[in-house]
Amino acid sequence: MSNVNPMPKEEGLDHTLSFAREGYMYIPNRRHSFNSNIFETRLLGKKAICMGGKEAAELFYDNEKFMRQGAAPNRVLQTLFGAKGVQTLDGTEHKHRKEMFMSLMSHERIEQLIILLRKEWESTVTRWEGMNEVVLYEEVKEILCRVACEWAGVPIQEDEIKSRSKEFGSLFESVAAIGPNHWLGRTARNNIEKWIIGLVEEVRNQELESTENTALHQFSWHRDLEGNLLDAEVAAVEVVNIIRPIIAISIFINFTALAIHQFPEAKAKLQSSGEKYTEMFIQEVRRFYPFFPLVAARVKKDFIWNGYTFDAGTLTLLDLYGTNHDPTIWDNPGLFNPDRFSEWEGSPFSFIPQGGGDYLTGHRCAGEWITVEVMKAVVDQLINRMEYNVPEQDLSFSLVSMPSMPASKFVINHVKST
Ligand code: HEM
Ligand code: MYR
Repeated sequence: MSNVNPMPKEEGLDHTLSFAREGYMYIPNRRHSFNSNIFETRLLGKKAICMGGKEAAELFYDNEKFMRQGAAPNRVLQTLFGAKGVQTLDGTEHKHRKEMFMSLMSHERIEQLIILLRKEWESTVTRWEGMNEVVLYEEVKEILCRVACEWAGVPIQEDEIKSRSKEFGSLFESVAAIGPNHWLGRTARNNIEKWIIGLVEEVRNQELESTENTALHQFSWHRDLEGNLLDAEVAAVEVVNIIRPIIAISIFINFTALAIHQFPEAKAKLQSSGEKYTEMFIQEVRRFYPFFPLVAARVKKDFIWNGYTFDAGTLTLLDLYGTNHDPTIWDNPGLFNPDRFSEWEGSPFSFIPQGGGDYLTGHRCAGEWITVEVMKAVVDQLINRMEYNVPEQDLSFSLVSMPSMPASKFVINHVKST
């Protein structure tokens, strides 16, 4: 057929090692060198299509062309995602499960989360005042663990916070790790799931009183399309799909603190401008810093796009980081410039730190609104409600290890609430 072209291809048996070496830049480097937003390679022993940019994102989120079944590698299911969660579903089953998540995302419920966060943050700052130094990343994980569990209706004692926040953290810290750190993540998932399965069972046996509008209550009583309750294991995986990512906002919070420190001009504007600038600043933090590198799907049925053949079943990766740094979408993508968001067109496919497309019919992140509101509240705390010093430390962050964060995990001292 004359309208079919071979896709640019990275030759060789397997390129998993190059992926491990280049990390966030693996796909962007090849999009650049092939001068193509799409190329074929081999990863984890399988043929894979990699693509990025706005057009590619639009294609990736077309439910007729791509599915999630069988897309996530086992190491991701065993740590970050869990088995049989919303991330792995397609079609009406996915939509029904996603509605369960999105029903928690009302304006009122998000506001309640922010009230809890402000209360926790303020009492923690008082404790920080008495400390020689504060490792922001570790401390914020603990704050968010308390807040996320309370918001989700999951009872947790103060003396469990340290170990549970480490376990939840390990789910996203271990996903790309090799060796013992990866196995810590798997153990953490087993422990956490066992704990939450117990709570789901207690709710169902009325041994634990649960508040109606919490994730624990809603997911324990959710009925699937056949009218059945979810397996307790699956309900637990989904409760973890609420608590874990709220705790993961600590990574964006670390980068927020880094941006305030590194860009004094932006800091001055945060101090003098209103909420609109804070929002632009947060959007730029989510665009600029590396976090979730890519998402994976599989070709649902054979099709041809822009002259390239997609065979059913082929693993396909969408470059989130590279799309947020795509020079055809963003002027000077390597520049931290919140003002770029003052006139932003708002496309669901060009700015995709938490996935693209639609929340209900697609896999776009269920917690994007929560993430933005949490980051707004934290900027207010950091800028207007506390003073702190940033001592000499290694604030460099890697574009290779995933998830990325400043090497020092952002240390502050001389903390004072104002
Ligand atoms: C999905 C990123 C916070 C809940 C996703 C996806 C990404 C993402 C990239 C996948 C999109 C796709 O598959 O196409 C992030 C980042 C966060 C964050 C960087 C910052 C910490 C949250 C929060 C929640 C949440 C706070 C819940 C309270 C979910 C759920 C899904 C998801 C349930 C699965 C959606 C689906 O498969 O339909 N997130 N997320 N995330 N996120 Fe987030
Ligand atoms: C969450 O907990 O869901 C939000 C943040 C987790 C980020 C972890 C990023 C590390 C690399 C993930 C590779 C995923 C491949 C499908």
